[in-house]
Amino acid sequence: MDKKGPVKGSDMGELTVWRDAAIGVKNDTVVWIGSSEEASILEASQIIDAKGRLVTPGLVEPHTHLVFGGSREKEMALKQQGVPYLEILQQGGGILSTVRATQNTPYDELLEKALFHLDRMAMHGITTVEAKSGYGLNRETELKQLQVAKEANEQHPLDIVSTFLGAHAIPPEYKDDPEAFLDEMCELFDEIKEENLAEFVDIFTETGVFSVPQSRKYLLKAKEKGFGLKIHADEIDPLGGTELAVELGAISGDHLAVTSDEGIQKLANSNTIGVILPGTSFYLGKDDYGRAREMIDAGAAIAISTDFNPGSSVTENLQLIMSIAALKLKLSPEEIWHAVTVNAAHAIGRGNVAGSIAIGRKADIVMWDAPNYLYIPYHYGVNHTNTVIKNGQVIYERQTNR
Ligand code: IZC
Ligand code: ZN
Repeated sequence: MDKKGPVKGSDMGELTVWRDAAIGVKNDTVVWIGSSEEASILEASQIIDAKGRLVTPGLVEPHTHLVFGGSREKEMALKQQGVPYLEILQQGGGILSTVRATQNTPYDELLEKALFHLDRMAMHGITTVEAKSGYGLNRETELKQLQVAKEANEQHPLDIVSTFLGAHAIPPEYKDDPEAFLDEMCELFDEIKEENLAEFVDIFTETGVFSVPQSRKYLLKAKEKGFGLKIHADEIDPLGGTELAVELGAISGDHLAVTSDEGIQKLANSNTIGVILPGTSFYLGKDDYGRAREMIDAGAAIAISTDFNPGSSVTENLQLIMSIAALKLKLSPEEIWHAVTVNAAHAIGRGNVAGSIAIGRKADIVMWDAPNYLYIPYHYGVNHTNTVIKNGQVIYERQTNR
């Protein structure tokens, strides 16, 4: 996967596979790649024998709402009664209930919770994670979330890439004036930049949340301040968020479950990566899982992600999402592996450091209890990791007597 730039279109179907390979690591970096036979004459202070197991780059998770207070298990019954996600939000639940919980949760508790979820991601083979704010919707709590993500990045072995999603919902007090709320969020841009609290700015472009013109205006201001752009686009209604992502040169357009034909063409002809979140469609009981198949066939670069969040996709298990991508998006195993490694890394500005095993890169490597790469999407719903290595250090090993 040592290609320049994201892997697009039919190239996503071509995977480089080495048999009987060996990887040499010095400190935190890959310094040598060759055959096991060549490796057997080299000296090493420590040897980890994969014993014929599949070995891949650490997974890159390009879209999570990692830092939040509380949980929303009570909404499951509402969903079963058929109350739509956007209606729960309109009634002050959904995102807004997590906002209240996040505002009321002390910093240290939010940090502990985020570290717990990061541990679980690490155990599932993820070595780099994007994390969004967006459950504060006011200065104090948005900054609190971003600070938590920054400290979690320092304390936890996983790398976190931070995104400011202040424009995630309209707080009740701004119900009649969403633009005034967006102006308030814009006022945080300088402080976030100065304190290095986020690299990207994201917005939820959706019916009843922010319109395409509001999103354009907001994101243009973010771009002027030097932020990379992301958009929650075309998740539930096809408003044209995908087209907007391309128009603004966003690094990624995320969700894209109901993108138009025109949006697919524009995406294919752009450098914007489509981050598809099929776990969300599964969890919300939608029929539209995303048009990733058509996007790849048109020549686009696709990544996939859990969308880990307390409302619409409650899982840290990206392997499960790989199975959903195979079954519901009809992606091939080769396409899926690109989508959770090299392309996911490019979708969060880490294309040069994460997402592939190559000389000079950080040693982020997973050893799987699987005989080949087809096996992970095939055997679904469980954790297949055997050993997870981050920056050259073993951070997880499956405990077993077998
Ligand atoms: O908390 O429901 N879609 N934002 C946009 C989400 C899902 C997260 C949530
Ligand atoms: Zn999201």
